[in-house]
Amino acid sequence: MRLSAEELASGKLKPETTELAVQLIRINGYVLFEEVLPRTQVDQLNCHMSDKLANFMTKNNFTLEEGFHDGTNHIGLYLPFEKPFCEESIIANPFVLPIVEQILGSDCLLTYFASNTSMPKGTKPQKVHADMGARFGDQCEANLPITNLIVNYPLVDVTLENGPMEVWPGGTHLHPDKWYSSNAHDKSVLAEHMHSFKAVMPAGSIMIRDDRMWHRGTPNGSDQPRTNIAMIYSLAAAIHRPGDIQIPQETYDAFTERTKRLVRNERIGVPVIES
Ligand SMILES: O=C(O)CCC(=O)C(=O)O
Repeated sequence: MRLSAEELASGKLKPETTELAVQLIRINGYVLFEEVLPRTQVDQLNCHMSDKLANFMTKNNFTLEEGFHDGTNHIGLYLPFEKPFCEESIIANPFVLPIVEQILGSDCLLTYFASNTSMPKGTKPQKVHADMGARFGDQCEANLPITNLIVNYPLVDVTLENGPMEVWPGGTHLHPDKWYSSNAHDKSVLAEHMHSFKAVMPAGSIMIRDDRMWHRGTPNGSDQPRTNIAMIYSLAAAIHRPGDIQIPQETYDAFTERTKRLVRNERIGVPVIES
């Protein structure tokens, strides 16, 4: 969906937009707001992301031609908690927080700060998967409440050519917990017979999704990385351990009280991770 010009200018969702987005996530598994972040910001983020990816490739001796990660050429990379990545417009985005808070509660936490990139020349899609493992293995027959929302910001235009994420909305996130256990039916086999779509969207869009919705990364047939920021917001009651996002003290001190609350379970006063 598209936010109205009025919402974009004011930085505030209309109550009816918030309500629609919340219901779409609850019922369909995700919501997508097209083209929200300014292009200059997205280009700057993508430029920094490209440096991180180049370092990662060199450090691991990976080449696109030989391929890596089972031929998917997908890279999941933690992001250093520094600018431009940790701007409040990213981690506490005014179009994201009202929706996240309505679903996970106003005491929710930011618990994951990373990126997913489909690099060129991949030859295989990922296996169809949900991002959350089963909390109760094969023991639980019930559809448990949501505990995590993933927020994705693509940093380039996502097209059918450059490795869009493929998603299976409409109910996969509502399966009982045992569907996420290692003994569950093979999602990849079932998924071939189910409706999916490739999530094409302009750079700077925002996708908010239930982490149980089935999805997979697909191969990138272009010559540029398809980059995507990936963050997780969690239900506070479901988090039982201190987090591992490293946040320098001066970064934390500069945040608003709202953002400080979001990151309160993380490693405050610790230098950013090396990347
Ligand atoms: O293509 C994507 O961004 C999805 C990647 C993904 O699901 C994963 O790496 O687990």
